[in-house]
Amino acid sequence: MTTKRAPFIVVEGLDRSGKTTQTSLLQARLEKENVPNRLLKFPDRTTTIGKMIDSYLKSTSELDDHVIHLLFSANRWELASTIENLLNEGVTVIADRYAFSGIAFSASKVEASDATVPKLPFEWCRAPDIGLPAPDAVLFLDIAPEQARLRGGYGDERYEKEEMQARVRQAFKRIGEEAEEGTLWVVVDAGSERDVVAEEMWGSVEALVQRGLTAPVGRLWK
Ligand code: NYM
Repeated sequence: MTTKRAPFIVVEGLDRSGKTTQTSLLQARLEKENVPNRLLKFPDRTTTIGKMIDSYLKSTSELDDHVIHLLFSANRWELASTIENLLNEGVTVIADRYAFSGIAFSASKVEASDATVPKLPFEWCRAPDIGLPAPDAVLFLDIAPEQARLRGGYGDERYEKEEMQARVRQAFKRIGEEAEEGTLWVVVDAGSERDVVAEEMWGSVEALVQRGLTAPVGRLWK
């Protein structure tokens, strides 16, 4: 008999794309289907590294752009073996953001003097996440930044500005186009009704969740 493992599902999106609501709805659906599951959220603000990230995002501390990027990545590595173990034990893992946010946000930072000049090269941003457990499916909740803003406005954290979000959206598009074979990258129209989005997300991963996988957990960009 071949041993199966559970899938790793990542939900990505711009700020205000409804990602947190939708990851909770996806988890509720797994519960309803009696699928063992675990919902993770990145950044995980509870760890020592996560607390540094939290204070940076709230602008109560300043950090060099390289440093904060590496902390976001380290915050994922803290949970890498937990993710792999859960999947091998048959627990479906959902992550609210992952390495794709890491690249999309950091690579979208630009010089104050010239908004066409990135502060950190795309390839540099990708490097620290090489080798992390690879998701089997990425659900990207796509929404135009103007539409996202109409949903009650952005918050006060760093990056929650419309020009930044527009660059982040382009970066996510590029990452999706360059997604590896074996990773299902689904663009979901997050501007649709809440329940429509939830159904589309479930429809995209149902077969993976119900059937499980025989291939071992992959490694990102390796
Ligand atoms: N963010 C998130 C990054 O810049 N890099 C990362 O690696 C991750 C995981 O943090 N604006 C950004 C995206 C968000 C912010 O995320 C906090 P959330 O989902 O709002 O807690």
